[in-house]
Formats: sequence, structure tokens, C-alpha cells
Amino acid sequence: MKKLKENVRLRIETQGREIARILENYSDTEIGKVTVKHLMGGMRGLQAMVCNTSYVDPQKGLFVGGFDVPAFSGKTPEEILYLLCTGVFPKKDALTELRDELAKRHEVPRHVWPLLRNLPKDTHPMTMLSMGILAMDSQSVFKQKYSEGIPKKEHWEYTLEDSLNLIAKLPELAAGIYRIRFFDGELISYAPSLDWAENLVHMLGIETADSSFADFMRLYLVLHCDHEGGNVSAFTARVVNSALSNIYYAASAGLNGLAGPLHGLANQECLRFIQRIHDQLGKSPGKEEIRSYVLKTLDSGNVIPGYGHAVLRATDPRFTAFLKFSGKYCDTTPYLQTVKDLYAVVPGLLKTYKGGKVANPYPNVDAISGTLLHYYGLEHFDYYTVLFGVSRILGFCAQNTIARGLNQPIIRPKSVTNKWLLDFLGKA
Ligand code: FAM
Repeated sequence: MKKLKENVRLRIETQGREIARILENYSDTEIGKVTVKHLMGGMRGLQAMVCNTSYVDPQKGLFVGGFDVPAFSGKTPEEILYLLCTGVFPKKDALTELRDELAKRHEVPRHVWPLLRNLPKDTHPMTMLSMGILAMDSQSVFKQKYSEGIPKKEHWEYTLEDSLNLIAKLPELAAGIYRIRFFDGELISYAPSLDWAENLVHMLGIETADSSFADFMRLYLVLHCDHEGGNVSAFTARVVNSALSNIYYAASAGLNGLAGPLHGLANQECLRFIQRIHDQLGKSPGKEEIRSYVLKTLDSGNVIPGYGHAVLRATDPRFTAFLKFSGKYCDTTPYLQTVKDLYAVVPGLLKTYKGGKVANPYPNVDAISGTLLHYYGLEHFDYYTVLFGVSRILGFCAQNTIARGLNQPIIRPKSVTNKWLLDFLGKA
């Protein structure tokens, strides 16, 4: 991984110089204000951290290394990993080197499987993924080197080493979880000739009539790779790693956040929502019927899964990329038709719902991803967020490798009490 490492080093050096210049000249410059609403409202909208792996523009959506979704969605996950870490796409030799490294490191340590097999049968696959990763912390090179007393400037090298080891094992681990949780537990062997996404598809062992499954998996793993620094899972992973807990601890913690229904679990919730619509209204409901169903859902105090976002204020381009893909391969299924009908109906309803309090009435990536997974034969909804997690770990690893390279300090915002606030506001 010489080439990847050299380019990560270059990126860290360049960013380090930028940060030094910014700090030297502007350390005390204010870039915004903190309001009481920020304190009480989950800090949403508060600009309080830096993340250079990716950026979410409220209108244009995700940018990775300066490339927008249409520009990077045709790439492979390996290319995206390289881009996240270095800010540039790999040349052919660097890509081959990265692929070879991942292949060399693919094997999940044997002790992980009995641990997963011994969990209660109804354990959520996200719990299994998080536990499987945590159990691999025994192999952390960072942990070993830290205990040997390596200097701070080398922290990133072993974070990158751990990251590659972890990422390489994800197809085998994720597919193994699928086989244990939903089949007879018999694992399918890794195939050295296949790439990272193809191996995942191969080891899942799903019979699918459609040969575009691997293409879809590539797209899925690319589109979910990162979503800047402040979302629940990435932020959690950053906080944990900022204490110099290794990347296995950090990734496992991040996944526990991704497992929440307001975050990554929304993709399984969306398909459930569509299934409930079909159960009640039949397989091809009219738009008016869908409209009434959505209104009923809102009136009962529930959210419409797959719609809304803390940062985005327009249709998520990742949703659009999936829609485009489905148009090419599979948009005649009843579920996909309902995805499209919901897209025609929900934004209009959310715009005016309760005086327009929903900040973003448009679909996010989860509004369609589960439907496509289902089309390819993944019928176990509980598994969907595992695939989201496999992809998102690319972002966790890149963000934290860079953070360690920049020697970023422990993350520790200061909290205050109601009393402090009331005193401050002069209302005690
Ligand atoms: N349906 C109904 N109400 C919604 C809504 C939706 N899809 N999205 C937001 N709201 C409500 C929200 O619950 C809040 O109501 P209260 O004031 O009564 O608490 C109000 O609108 C203002 O919320 P907001 O400022 O627009 O959004 P937040 O920043 O608080 O929350 C989300 C953002 C994503 C958690 C929220 O839009 C939501 O719950 N969406 C549905 C779940 C979902 O699709 N999550 C996936 C997000 C995705 F990007 C990901 O992480 N994978």
C-alpha cells in the first residue's frame, strides 16, 4: 500500500500547512454564533468541526474530494476509498495495489465466528456487525504500537493499517452474518478473482436472476460511503477515535448510531412502509390513495421514512442516482412504482405539514435503497443497514486516519446546565 500511504501522507502534510496558516492568522475569528436553539436542538446547523473527506451541500448533496454524486457514482468502492483518504482518484497501478492489499487481508479472525453463532437467533444483524468488528480489536496494530510507545506523528500510519485490515474483512464478515442469521450458517469461501463488492455478492450466496446485482452492490457501496463529519455515526466514530480508541472501537461505536431508525435503519423502515401500503391498498395503489395513507401516517404522529434530512434541503442526489439505475434495470416492479408515486406525493404534503415545520420535504437515499435491495433478492429487511454500515466504514476510516495525521485533539465540547443558562440569560 505504498502509493496509498504516500498520498495520504501528502494530504496530511498539505492540510496540516493549511490548518497552521488558518490557526496562525484567524484563531480567534468568529465564524458564526451559538444560539440557545443550537444547545437544545441537537446542535443541528452549528458549524463546529472540520471534515475534508466529504461535504454535503444543502442543495447539491454529497461531494467526495470535490466530486459530486454524478461524477463519482460510476466508480468502484476501492476507488472511492482511495479518494476519501487522499482527495484524488487512484491511477491504475495504485488501484491494483490497493485491491491486492485488500485481498491479502480479507480473512476474518476465526474467533469471531463462534461469538456470532452463539448470539440469540433473533439478534439484529447490526448488533452482529458491531460485535464482530469489536471482537477484531484484538488484532489492532495501533493498539499494539501505542503500547510500545510510538510517537504521535506515527498514529495515522497504524490507524490506516487497522483501517485496511478492517475494510478488507468486511465482505466476509457481512456475508457471514447474513448466512448465520438467515440461512444454515454455512459460509461461502472468498473468491480471490473477485473485487471487494463482487466478493460480498458472491459470499451472500443469493440466487438472483439479474446479473446486474454486482453492479448494483458497487453503486450501493459507493453511494453510502461518507456524508461529512456531523452525522450521528461519523461523529460518534470521530469522538471515540479522538480518545485514541482504535478504529475497531470507533467503527463499532459509529455503527451503533447508524442502527437507529432516524439514521441508517430508515432504509429498512422505508420498505416496510411501502409493504404496509401494499398490504392495505393492494399492489398498485393510486396516487390519491397513497396521499391519504401518508396523511394518516403523519396524523398518527409518525415520520415518513426516507424523507427529510438534517442538512439537505433538496432531493438527495443519491436517491436520484438509484432512481436512474432502476430505470436502466428494474423500474417495473410494484415497489419501485410506489417509490416513484411517493416521490410525486410526499414532498407536497410535507411542505405544508404543520405549517411547514419539516425543514426538508424531499427524499433521502433511504427512500429507494431498500426497494432495490429487495429486487435483488435480499428479502431480510433487518440486513439492509449492515450494507449501509459496510460502506460507511470507508468514511469512518478515512476521516479518522486523516484526523490522527493532523493530530487533532480529543473532542470534548462543554455542556452547561439549565441554571447556568438561565443565569447567563439573566432569567434565573
Ligand atoms: N416525516 C414527518 N415528520 C418529519 C419528517 C418526516 N420525514 N422529517 C422531519 N419531520 C419533523 C420532525 O420529526 C420534527 O418534528 P418535531 O418538531 O415534532 O420533533 C420537524 O419535522 C422538524 O424536523 P427537521 O428539522 O425537518 O428534521 P431533523 O433535522 O430534526 O431530522 C431526520 C432529520 C432525518 C431525522 C428527519 O427528517 C426524519 O425523521 N426523517 C425520517 C427518517 C429518515 O428518513 N431518516 C434517514 C436520514 C438519512 F439521511 C440517513 O441518515 N440515512
